[in-house]
Amino acid sequence: MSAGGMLRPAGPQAEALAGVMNTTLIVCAFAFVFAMACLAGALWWRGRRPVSTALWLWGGGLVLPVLVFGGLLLHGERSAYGLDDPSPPGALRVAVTGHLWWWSMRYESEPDAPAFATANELRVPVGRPVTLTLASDDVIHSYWVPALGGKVDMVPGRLNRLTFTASQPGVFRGPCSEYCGTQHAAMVLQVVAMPPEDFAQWRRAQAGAAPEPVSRQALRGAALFRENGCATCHAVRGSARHDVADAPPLGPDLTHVASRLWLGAGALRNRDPLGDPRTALRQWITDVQQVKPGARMPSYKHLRADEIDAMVEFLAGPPVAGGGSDRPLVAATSLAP
Ligand code: HEC
Ligand SMILES: [Cu+2]
Repeated sequence: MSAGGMLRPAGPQAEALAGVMNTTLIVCAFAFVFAMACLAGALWWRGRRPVSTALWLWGGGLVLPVLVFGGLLLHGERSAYGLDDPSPPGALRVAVTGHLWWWSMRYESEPDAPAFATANELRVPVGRPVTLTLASDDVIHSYWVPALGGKVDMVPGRLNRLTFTASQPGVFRGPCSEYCGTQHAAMVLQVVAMPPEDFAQWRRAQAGAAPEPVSRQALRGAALFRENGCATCHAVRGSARHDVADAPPLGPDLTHVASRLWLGAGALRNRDPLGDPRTALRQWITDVQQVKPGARMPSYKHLRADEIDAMVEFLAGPPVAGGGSDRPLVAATSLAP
């Protein structure tokens, strides 16, 4: 599957920016060669047909740079103009907030689809514009998914905006682009662009409640989840009787955590080779400080393996052949790079 970068744009905004970069490179290369040719010529003809100092100064010092940089400026402005249309009609609207060191997301409600919260994975339909409002919960972070467009800082106390469209399906990485501390490098947003029908299915599933704990193990897991204080930092819609509309969450919404491609904002692949998310969840909960040192969640090494397993069962639902328990997995695994 495609996983583009700045040089392999996957949407019109990123294409426009790549165009500006390529033009700048080409024009500057020509200007450099031209200036070197002038210099060589001047040295060659020195003494024979001297070029006046005024021509060097005015031509090389003023006219040439003004033409080259003025042209580039105009071209850049024209290409970037309108890129950041604040709200194109029919755009999907998502509020993204940066935290030390993860991303929370809230999909805004639409006439036929309710709002819901998720984390670290921004799924979007191919071909439809997406408008993000970007905020920060603590320090300055920066949103940049090079394959899909420009970079926008996430500044505490401010709401910034960015609009982009993905023109092809794929998984695109967006590492935090403003140094923000220990785990800055493991603060990676994954953007998953999906065919519109798959996206609609994913959205329906994500907006719904977590898998209902029915097995004895899952029920025990739900109780342990509360007893161990997980619910003070994490919401699980439905089963844990926790409401997403709570004050700013201290940790990612875990309602459909098993459907995510990664845990900990790119720190740990959320699938073992058989496609099962349980292994990674177990590892994360047992000793997050080993997986992502400094993460703002305590390790739970003091718990017994069966207690961890019960919570994993609660979070991931019953095991299903072929790996995975949360429905949206289908699209996720077929898209995984
Ligand atoms: C003090 C708050 C806090 C407590 C208590 C806590 N967590 Fe966390 N948890 C976090 C934070 C913060 C993150 C994000 C860490 C990061 O990625 O840097 C996280 C991440 C996670 C993730 C990965 C989610 C994702 O999408 O990446 C899982 C799973 C998880 N926690 C489960 C649990 C469980 C189970 C418990 C209880 C046994 C628990 N947490 C207790 C704060 C907490
Ligand atoms: Cu950051």
